[in-house]
Amino acid sequence: MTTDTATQELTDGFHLIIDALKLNGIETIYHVPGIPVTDLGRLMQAEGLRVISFRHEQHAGYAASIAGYLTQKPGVCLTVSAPGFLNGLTALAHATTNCFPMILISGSSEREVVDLQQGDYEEMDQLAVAKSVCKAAYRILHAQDIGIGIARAIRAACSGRPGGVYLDLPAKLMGQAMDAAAGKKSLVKVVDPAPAHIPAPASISRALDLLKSAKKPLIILGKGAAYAQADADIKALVESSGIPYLPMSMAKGLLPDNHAQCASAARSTVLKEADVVMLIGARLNWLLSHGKGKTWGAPGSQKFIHIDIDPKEMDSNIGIAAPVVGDIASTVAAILKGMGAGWQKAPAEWMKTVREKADANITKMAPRLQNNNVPMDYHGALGALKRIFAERPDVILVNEGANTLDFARSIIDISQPRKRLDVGTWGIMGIGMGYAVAAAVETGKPVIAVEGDSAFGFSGMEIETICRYSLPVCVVVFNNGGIYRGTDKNPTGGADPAPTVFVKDSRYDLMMQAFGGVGVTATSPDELSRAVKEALASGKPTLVNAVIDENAGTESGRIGNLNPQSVVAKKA
Ligand code: ADP
Ligand code: TPW
Ligand code: MG
Repeated sequence: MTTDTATQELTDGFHLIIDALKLNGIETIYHVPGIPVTDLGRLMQAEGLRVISFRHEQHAGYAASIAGYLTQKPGVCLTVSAPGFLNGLTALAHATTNCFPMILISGSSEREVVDLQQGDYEEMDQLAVAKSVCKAAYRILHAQDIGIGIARAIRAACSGRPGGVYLDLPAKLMGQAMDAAAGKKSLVKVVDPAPAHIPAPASISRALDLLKSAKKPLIILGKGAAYAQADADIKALVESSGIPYLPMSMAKGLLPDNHAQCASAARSTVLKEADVVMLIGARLNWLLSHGKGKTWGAPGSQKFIHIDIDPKEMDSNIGIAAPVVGDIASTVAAILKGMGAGWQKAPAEWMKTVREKADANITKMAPRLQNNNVPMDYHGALGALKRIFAERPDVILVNEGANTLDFARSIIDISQPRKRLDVGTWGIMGIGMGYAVAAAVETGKPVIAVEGDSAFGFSGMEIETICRYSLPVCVVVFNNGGIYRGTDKNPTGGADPAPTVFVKDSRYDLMMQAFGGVGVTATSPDELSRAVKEALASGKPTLVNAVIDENAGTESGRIGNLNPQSVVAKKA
């Protein structure tokens, strides 16, 4: 049988990939071009997808990961084979660890060459490598499977606990032709990619009974709660329960940090003294000292309600008295309904104790935030930025570093949901510029990235990307000349600098100028304030080199206790 190929309308792998993504509402691709995906990136742009091209795949990947967090749709990163894939893999692992929906799509060599290890250009068994760091990994070999392959990737990324998905696209797939009508029919629009997980009524009653018995309850909100976008119900739950709440780093702003029930400034008190703790989208991992030890009350004195979509998260570190497995939107709605109108608020005495403790700490900190010292310390510089965020609650804060991270987290109040994006579960350096790009692209809001000078270095080249796409991003580099501090000396007296210090008096502002952006050095909080306000007013890509006292920081910021200690006496 012969077909009349001259009159038959054809499509191919390139177009099917693009059509499948568009059909599923994917609008933006974070990308680095090269063999075999250069034309795919070009065609994506031609077909109306927004293609943001980066200088390094890791940052395209981090951008995709945070796009997923912000939008509940998988952020898509497109890379070349082996090295490009590996560069993107850190971000895929990061997305999985942080429960962000993301798809890493990488071009690859043909299976028959890879499997016989015949040494193709950028040959690697990418699928096998990806599997251990992502939620799911798929390879598509035939054009007619592109629709279902992309549907599987989207569903895997978004459903249940969100995470990273790897999609392997061998080069030959893209050029494969098929009948256009059949191709169109082969596409799959995913219906309800993140189905509701309704919690069992018995688990809700158990949680409510425990909550009712509490004298000193506490709610901990994690980034899962922020991701769920159940903002109004979460606020209603906190307010109608009268329970103090503690936001984890990226959950800040679900309720404004200056809320009367916010216990951030009384963190150690509430963690130690609470008798019932309700976790909403937060894991009992290292960030909460695993729910035990000296951060917490005496063993057995505290009971936990744990709300999470992943049943395996229950009892991860300690026994959970009231596990509630469900999606946060459905679960919080069910709890609110269960509480009803007649719910007895948490004992006022407890809230009062927490408030007094928090207010005392806030009052103690306040004068330090007003200082106009030169060189700046963290409090003076962050005090200036705190006042800017108070005036501009719509601005997104991206934050990484050690001292720069820990001080900014406690000093800068956030008052809207999903406005604080940071290092996440791994405390990873390098998310900065990728996050800043995606935050601006996905939301259209201005971004201020507050970056340690070391942290900035991991993704600094992407300021060219920021300039190229004219994004309203203001990068503030906290330049203390090093990692934690700029003061370490080589104990041998040799010419090499200590491993934690950088070139003195570096001019990060000149880097931004090199790409046509605005670059300014600020030596006082007043200068810093002026420069950032100008950046917000102009919307121009800006980098403020904020000169910080090289003595001001401490080892590892607030987590110096996690460093192993040598038993042998230090040299020098
Ligand atoms: P944080 O670092 O802020 O403490 P984590 O990343 O440790 O937060 O925890 C987030 C949790 O939220 C994860 O255990 C994840 O399974 C859960 N989660 C994410 N999305 C949802 C959702 N829609 N419903 C329920 N749980 C969710
Ligand atoms: C991918 C280890 C944690 S914090 C940090 C490093 C290198 C930099 C701290 O210095 P910075 O901040 O940014 O100048 P400051 O204000 O304290 O001086 N590699 C990765 N992730 C991590 N976390 C590290 C290394 C680290
Ligand atoms: Mg530093």
